[in-house]
Amino acid sequence: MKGLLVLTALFVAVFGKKTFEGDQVLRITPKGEAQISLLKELSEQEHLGLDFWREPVHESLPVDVHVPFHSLQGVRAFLGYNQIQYNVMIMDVQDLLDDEEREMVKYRSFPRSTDDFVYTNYHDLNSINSFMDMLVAENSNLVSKIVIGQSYENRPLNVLKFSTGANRPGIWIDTGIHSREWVTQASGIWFAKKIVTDYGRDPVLTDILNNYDIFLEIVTNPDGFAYTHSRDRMWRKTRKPNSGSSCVGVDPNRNWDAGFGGAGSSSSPCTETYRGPSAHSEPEVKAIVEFVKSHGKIKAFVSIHSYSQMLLYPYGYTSTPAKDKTELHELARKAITALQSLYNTRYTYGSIITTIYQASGGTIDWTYNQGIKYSYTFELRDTGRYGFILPANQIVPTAEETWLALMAIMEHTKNNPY
Ligand code: 0X9
Ligand code: ZN
Repeated sequence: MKGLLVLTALFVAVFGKKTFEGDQVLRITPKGEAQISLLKELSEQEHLGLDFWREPVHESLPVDVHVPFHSLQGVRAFLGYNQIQYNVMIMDVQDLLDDEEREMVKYRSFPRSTDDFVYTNYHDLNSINSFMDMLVAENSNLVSKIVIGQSYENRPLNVLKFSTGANRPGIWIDTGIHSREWVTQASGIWFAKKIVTDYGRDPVLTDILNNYDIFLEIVTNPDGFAYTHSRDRMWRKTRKPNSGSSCVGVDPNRNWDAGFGGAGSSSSPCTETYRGPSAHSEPEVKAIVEFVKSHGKIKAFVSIHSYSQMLLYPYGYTSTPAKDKTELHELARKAITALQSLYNTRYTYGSIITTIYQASGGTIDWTYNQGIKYSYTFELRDTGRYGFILPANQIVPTAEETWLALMAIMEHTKNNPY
């Protein structure tokens, strides 16, 4: 395994971007515990290089797995032999990535204002940074940029602060903590523009902003994000090297001090759910921890991921229900009803552990345990047809519908002070 990883690293270093020619994403529908166990065994075969976009958990949830070309025959044979049902979701991963890249290049532009910014396209880190600077310059009475820390590779951790007065309680929204979930950063950009457009026009948002500050971290994992553009579109984790391993990065959604180290996270640096050497070991996580603690009045915290179309609340590390479960459940229902009203996009909702799977060391479990009652996490579009490679023409519809759910959460927060 190590040899293969070193080779891959060498290949990327010499030839530039990692390619995925002939790779497929399979959707597997296991029946019964025995098949789930078989899939778990499969996922432990490190030499296959499988990347589980959706992990095997229970029968009700499909399993999506990105299979490198060199492992396809073996994996198909294994599934066939064990009579495990599957179908091909993505025929050729590289074909989709080529389409994505072509679109990005075709609509690449250098806008002079946020009105000219192309919200229907994906953007790189420079372009997002210049978007933020333009937005601040155009709306300096409403928006400022604060830097809450530095990433491992010394990039600033930028947060947009929307504020109309001093000493207000805060609402936090982050996107892109998993760098490959591109529709989330793209939606974050759209939210930022939406806030400045609607303030003073939409009475509900205006009322929210007259009482609360909104903090929006669009590129929560900038090193990972830069890496998805330059080297490996499928990169999820941070980019900090791990001592004693040739594998890089920590899963920033397993690194929080909430059930840290428990089931639903990995101690192996080469996995996608590696929790890191200790809680808050990642500067990108630590910066948010320090910010939340020093602010002291964050009342809602929303962390945005993709994909699966879910709205989730704590807990992920334990099956003990959150003490505000009833209220959180009811508000989630309201929020997804609002979301669905626009394009009829269907979401499921519930606690993380009951709705998706056990995941320990997650963001919103930590924020909830800090006393932030309205702690939610989204899994945006889609349900797996394109997964992390969602076509750019779905960015704006995704952002628009998600905004309705965010408004529901923010309005409820405003109407129910605590
Ligand atoms: O495994 C995760 O971290 C989340 N899924 S993702 O594909 N975005 O990586 C699921 C964990 C619970 N969900 C959230 N915290 N959003
Ligand atoms: Zn994620």
